[in-house]
Amino acid sequence: MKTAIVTDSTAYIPKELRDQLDIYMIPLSVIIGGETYQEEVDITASQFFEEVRSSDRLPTTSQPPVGQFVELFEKLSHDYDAVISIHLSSGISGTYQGAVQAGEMVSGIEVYPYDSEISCMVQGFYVLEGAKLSSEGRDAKEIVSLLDEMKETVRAYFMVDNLTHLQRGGRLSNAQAIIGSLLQVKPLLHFVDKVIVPFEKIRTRKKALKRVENLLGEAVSDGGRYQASVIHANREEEALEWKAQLEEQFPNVEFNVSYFGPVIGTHLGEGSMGMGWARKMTE
Ligand code: MYR
Repeated sequence: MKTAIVTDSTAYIPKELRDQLDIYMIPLSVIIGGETYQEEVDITASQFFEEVRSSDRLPTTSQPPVGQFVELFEKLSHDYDAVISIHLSSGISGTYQGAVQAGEMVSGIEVYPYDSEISCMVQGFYVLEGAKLSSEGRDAKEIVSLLDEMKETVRAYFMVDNLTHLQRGGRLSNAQAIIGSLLQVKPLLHFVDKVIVPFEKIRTRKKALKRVENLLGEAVSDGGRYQASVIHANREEEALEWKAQLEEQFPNVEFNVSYFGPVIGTHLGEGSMGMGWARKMTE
């Protein structure tokens, strides 16, 4: 059985890596000053943050049209028996639902939509593991069940400079109830049941990063093989420094640096920083 791996742009997997591992990507869009850009196609993360700074209108985002999934799945049906389509959490975007609908519309290929219940490079971990498992010739059902196994070990924590972006875009659960109490602090955020909720109130960025390090330490203390990503919104230098420090501290973890691109950056704002991790399922 030949299985294709599809994801969306919010996994922010670099194009060379996608090409190398035969990963197909469907972009979400960002709208700035009335102009629509497909992220990772028409606009890069640094161009986006620069545009936003010089625009007097705040950006918005949109999910891919269902037709784009249908077109891709139909094309893949010529070369593959199945497709696993891995997307950002269904609690924050309709993208996953788009893949579900498209799957019901195409024939000649088995479609397995997969809700990563997260986003960014943490979603990317599912995609990269899925692609490696597929290249080993594992069948689609087996890959999905291994991804579900990995899900048990996936965690991500992130902080924003300013909560109003998340509140404005409606992506902070119970925003009204918590916003007043959190606006003066830098809350650490995470996903619970597919939506974003505060994890802990922490006063400074330094303390928040330390707390994330401790959480990683607890998670990887079983000595297993883990992968982790330091994720930043236009703060590459800070992310690289943190990664270098983490690598010394956690030799059993394979780290990379990734970014919050235009779509996720719209909802988090420039300067956001986070880390996510998962157990490694392949070499
Ligand atoms: C859409 O318009 O469908 C896209 C909506 C994207 C919402 C993004 C909300 C922030 C997600 C943060 C992910 C952090 C992962 C470590």
